[in-house]
Amino acid sequence: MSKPTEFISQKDGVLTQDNPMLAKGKTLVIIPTFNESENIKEIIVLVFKLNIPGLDILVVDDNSPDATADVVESLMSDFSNLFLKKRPGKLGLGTAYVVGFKYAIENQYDFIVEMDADLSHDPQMLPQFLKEIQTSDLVIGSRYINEVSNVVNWPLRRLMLSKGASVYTQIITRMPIKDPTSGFKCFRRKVLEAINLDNIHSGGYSFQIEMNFKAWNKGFKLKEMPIIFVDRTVGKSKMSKKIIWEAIWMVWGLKFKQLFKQL
Ligand SMILES: Nc1nc2c(ncn2[C@@H]2O[C@H](COP(=O)(O)OP(=O)(O)O)[C@@H](O)[C@H]2O)c(=O)[nH]1
Ligand SMILES: [Mg+2]
Repeated sequence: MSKPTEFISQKDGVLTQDNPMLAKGKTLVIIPTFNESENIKEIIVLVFKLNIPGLDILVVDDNSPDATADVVESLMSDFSNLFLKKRPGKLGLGTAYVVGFKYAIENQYDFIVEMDADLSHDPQMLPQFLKEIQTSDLVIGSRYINEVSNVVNWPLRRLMLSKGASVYTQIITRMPIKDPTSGFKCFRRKVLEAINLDNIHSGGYSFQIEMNFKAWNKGFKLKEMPIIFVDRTVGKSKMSKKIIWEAIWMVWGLKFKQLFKQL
């Protein structure tokens, strides 16, 4: 696993804001959750342990029956830079992120990170995202940059589905992104401000494709950076057939809207 430690200048264990390797500004890490009570504490603690200056976490929870929100609330007295948005029910990953993006715009965060709650995304990579965002508008953590897929413990059919979705998306959209469905990424605020967030239609994973495509179509600079994705060991994936079909159609929808300048 790549170690980003060379990018961290530590002073008494605290990352300094004047570190030239880290982008300066406020960062919001958005973590959408549905039934992640067994994972959420660990991911929050790991992120805050990095001591990245100006970094807040916003958890967007969809009234998880396993009381994920209660776990987050119990941590809020320990971490003043931890925030929670509660929604009334399972409304989908895409709209959870839209809620987080609007919060980031309202509160003038400079860099906005998307990250899963289930520890599939290594928080140790955050400094590297904040380094790369200095020279790009959207940094995408990619599992498929190298010849070998950087995915650990996924069943073959899940890997084939993800890689198949990537090739399918590249062929139809012509967007030069090798891992368009990755959910570990970092936006500059101006990208989110330029996209009409009320016009984001994906509920599930095609949301990632939709955001990348809209950013790319507007001429923003996208950059892929290698990450290692490790399958969750606790809790359940929310992937479903409905989500797959949504992605299959969404890609065509984006292409046609682009052709007719409706994006
Ligand atoms: N708020 C919210 N979060 C969701 C929803 N669906 C998935 N998530 C979260 O999105 C992240 C990725 O979901 P996951 O099921 O791990 O997807 P996978 O890694 O592709 O199998 C996790 O943190 C989930 O808890 C949803 O409908 N609402
Ligand atoms: Mg997952």
